[in-house]
Amino acid sequence: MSTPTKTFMQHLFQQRHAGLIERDLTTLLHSVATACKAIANHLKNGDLGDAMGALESENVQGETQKKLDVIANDIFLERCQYSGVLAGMVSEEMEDIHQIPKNLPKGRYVILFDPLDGSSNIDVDVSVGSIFSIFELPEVPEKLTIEDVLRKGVEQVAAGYAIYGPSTMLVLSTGHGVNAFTFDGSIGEFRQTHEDLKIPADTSEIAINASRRRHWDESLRNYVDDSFAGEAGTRGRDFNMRWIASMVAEVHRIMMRGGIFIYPVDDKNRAEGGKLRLLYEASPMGFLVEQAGGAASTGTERILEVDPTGLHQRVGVVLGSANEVACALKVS
Ligand code: AHM
Ligand code: MG
Repeated sequence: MSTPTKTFMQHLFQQRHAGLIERDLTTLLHSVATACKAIANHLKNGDLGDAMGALESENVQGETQKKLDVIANDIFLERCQYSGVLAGMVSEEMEDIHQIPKNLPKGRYVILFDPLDGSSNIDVDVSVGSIFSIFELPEVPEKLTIEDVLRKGVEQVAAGYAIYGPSTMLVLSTGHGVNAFTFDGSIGEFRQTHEDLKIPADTSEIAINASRRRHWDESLRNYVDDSFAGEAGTRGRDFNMRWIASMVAEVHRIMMRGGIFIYPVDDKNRAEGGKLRLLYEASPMGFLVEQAGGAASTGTERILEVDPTGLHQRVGVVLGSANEVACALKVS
């Protein structure tokens, strides 16, 4: 790997000068990067700060909110709504669309985000992340409507995530490959450390919550059982398993060395449509994975082709190394 020293903003300026992205998208991504730095700063204090623990409240998904879920959401709102380029925002933590306050300038972009994904991991100091998806509207709307934001993943103009791990990283695609940036605390900036990431087509590493095996469809059980049979199975080789319970961390591992991640629709979550949310989890991750040469499916169709029906809609997710995803889907 080469070690380019461009900052995140220099990378965006280059893309803009090459005519790959609009100036307003550069402005918005600068705000997103600032939000991620602020969230990382809150997380790094851990139990020494006063941001740990659960709140009394639940979010729209009926899940108990952590203090940091709410803090991260507020940071995203605060940093991004002043960018002057947004028509509105959608968050895992807010039931309805967040309209840009009347006294602030608006623009044509829409950002949908999960401010703190994998937040059940916060209390045990395991990696969490932020995920975002960006669309561009043809014109600035008077008021952003649900119809404006229910867009297929193929229409995204940018998607990315920040991972708050041993280091803080920002991984971004504007539809021209995937680049990754590591936070350099000495200058307070993300600097490019990975250029044009590519996910290897083959892998022997599976990420799935195997405790749900009894709820899976038979075909998924067959795929996983056969893979875990190692040399005795039809795959003829040993597989390894990982489960971090943090989608950002799982996708990041896949970005770095390949793998497959599965959160299926199963008997227990079928009524809700799955576990992971389409618009701000599956869709942006599907965009990144495809941009890196991998594949991303709901189990029955390409994630980026799903026609959304609700802001907080859930879907099945099978993504990662292209040949392994094809293999899992063939069996499923
Ligand atoms: P969250 O957005 O409320 O954090 O939920 C999403 C997370 C994903 O990061 C992870 O893949 C999954 O939920 C873990 O689910 P489980 O608790 O079944 O292991
Ligand atoms: Mg999430």
